[in-house]
Amino acid sequence: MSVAASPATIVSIDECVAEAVREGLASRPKRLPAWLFYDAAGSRLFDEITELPEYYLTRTERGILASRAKEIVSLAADGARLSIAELGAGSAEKTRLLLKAAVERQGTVVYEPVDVSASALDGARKRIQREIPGVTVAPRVMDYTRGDGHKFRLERNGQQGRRLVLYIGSSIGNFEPSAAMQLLRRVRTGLTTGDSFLLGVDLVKDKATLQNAYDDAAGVTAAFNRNLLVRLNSELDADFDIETFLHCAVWNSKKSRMEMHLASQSAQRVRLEALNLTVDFARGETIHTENSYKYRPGQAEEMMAEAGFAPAATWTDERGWFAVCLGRAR
Ligand code: AVJ
Repeated sequence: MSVAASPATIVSIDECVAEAVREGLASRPKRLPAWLFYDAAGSRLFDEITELPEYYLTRTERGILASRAKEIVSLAADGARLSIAELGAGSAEKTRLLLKAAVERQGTVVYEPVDVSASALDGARKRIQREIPGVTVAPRVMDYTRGDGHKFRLERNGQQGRRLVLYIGSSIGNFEPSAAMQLLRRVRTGLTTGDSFLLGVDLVKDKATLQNAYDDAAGVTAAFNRNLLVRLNSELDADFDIETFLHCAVWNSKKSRMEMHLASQSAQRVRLEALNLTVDFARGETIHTENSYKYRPGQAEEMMAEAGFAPAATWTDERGWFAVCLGRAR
């Protein structure tokens, strides 16, 4: 589209961001989608979260992958050559364990990380190619989370051998049950019978452990949550008074999910210039920014089976806090 305008009035804004924000802030209760967290600053903050003492998810899953990488790769390869794709790869920290196991097994491996964050993918590509010779990285900047069916498609690649798709880190937990099923089915569609899918899910545990994981003492998760507003201020020329929005992390036992919200501590009006939008907040009014579903043992296997993957193996940690499930496309 070409619009006659003076250069000073041309502002480049991401239409997807604009649309999501417009829709989310018009909803009651107000909400913003969790994929908005991951701009460059948000991706850095998330990496910081993964190292917090309270955030057990990453280190627990890494422990499982560290002890099981060889077994996972060998089960997935099933005697053939294996390539590995990953959804929501981010910095791909835990993936190296599997890539190393694949290189040990077959000498070289093709790795296709898919993520919304180009900056995170670029960092991951450089580090992996430097540190694990034998890995060919083919990154894809793509958003598989927007759930409109055609934006995300795992290409059927023409390569020989078997494919292993990773969806680890409990990223699936961001989706409502029906959207999660839709995503698993879409992954299945991009695969051939005999290919594999590895899903990492966080399991239900005591409320205090869960809440501390999403409300850490150092305030990194609070900064991650508020970074959404920082992002809107810069990308949409908004004037959110960041400090007046309180980070809230609550366990919703009925829906089996952790929720994050931002609560306006006063009645206030916010202007989003790029959207030509004014939004009012009542004192105490919240923006719902994230759901992180927690699963019961066996639930991930049921979901995978329903999506067309035969459960092949499940691994967990000694405390039973996290599960990694391998399924084979039927
Ligand atoms: C990346 C979606 C798995 O839900 O635990 C971390 C994001 N949010 N702390 C999660 C997150 C707050 C994370 N996932």
